Amino acid sequence: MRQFSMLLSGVMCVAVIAAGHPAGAASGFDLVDVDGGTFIMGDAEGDANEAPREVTVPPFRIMRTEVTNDQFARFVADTGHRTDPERIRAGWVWTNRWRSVPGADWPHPHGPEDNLDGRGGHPVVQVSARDAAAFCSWAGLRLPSEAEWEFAARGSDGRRYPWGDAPPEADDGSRHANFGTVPCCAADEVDGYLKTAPVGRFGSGASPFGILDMAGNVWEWTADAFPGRPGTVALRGGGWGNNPYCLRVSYRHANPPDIGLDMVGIRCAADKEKGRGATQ
Ligand SMILES: [Ca+2]
Ligand SMILES: [Ca+2]
Repeated sequence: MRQFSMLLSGVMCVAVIAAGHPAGAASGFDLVDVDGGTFIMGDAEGDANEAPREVTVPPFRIMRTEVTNDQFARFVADTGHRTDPERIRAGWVWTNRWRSVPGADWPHPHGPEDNLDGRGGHPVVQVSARDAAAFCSWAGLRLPSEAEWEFAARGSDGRRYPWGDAPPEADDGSRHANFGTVPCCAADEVDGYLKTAPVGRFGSGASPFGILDMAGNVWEWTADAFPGRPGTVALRGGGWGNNPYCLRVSYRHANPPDIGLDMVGIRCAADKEKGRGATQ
C-alpha cells in the first residue's frame, strides 16, 4: 500500500464458454478478432518506459468494451467471489488525488454512500488485478498482455490514440473519449460524463479494430508485471480523471495487484482458438 501511494501521489495523469464452466456464465461477451502482427510498441516522445521496440503478437481476441457492472454482478452471483476492496473494506477514490476510502467497493464505487443505480452498463471499478483475473477466468478468458492491449488499441500504423493522432477533444468541441480536464488531473463532464460513462458510448474513439474505450473511461488491468517495479502490474488506457497525455495508446502505469480504484476496470482477452463461438 505504501508503494501504491508513492506511485500515484506523483502521477501527472492522474462468450466463450470453456468446458467445465457453469452454463451461461460466460455467454454474451462481444469479442473482437484481432489478427496478429508486428508493430512498433511505444512512443519516442513519451516516457522513458515507452522506448519504441518492435513487437510481434499472434492472433488473439479481446472484448469490444470494458466489463460492465451488470456483467460483474453475474460473476459474483455465480461464484460468490469477494473482491479485494470488499475483503480489506476500502478502495481508492480519485478526488484530484487518491484517497483510501472505507466502504468503497464495486457496488459502492466512489464511497459507501454511492450505489450502482442506473449504472449497470457502466464499467465495473474497484476491482483489483486479482479480481480482474478471476472474472476473466470465470468467463473462459484471460487478461491481455501489454503488447496485445497496445496492438488492439493502435494497430500497426503508429497512431498516438485509438482513433488516430488527433487530440481527444475535437475542434468542434466533441470528444473521442471520456476523460478529465485537459490540464492535469480533475474529472470533467464536458464530454457528458463526470466520472464513468456507459461502455461503448464514444464510437468516434474506436480503435482500428472497432474496439471501444481503449482510451479513457476506466484504466484496464493487463496480465503483465511492470518492468522495473517489482510487485506491480501494468495498466493501460487512462480514465475519466486523466488528461490526454495518459490516454495515449503507449502510456504505461503500474499498481499493486491487490487494490481497487474507482478509475480502474477490466477488459478480457483470449487466445484466438479459444475464443471461437463468442462473437455476437
Ligand atoms: Ca469526463
Ligand atoms: Ca478504458
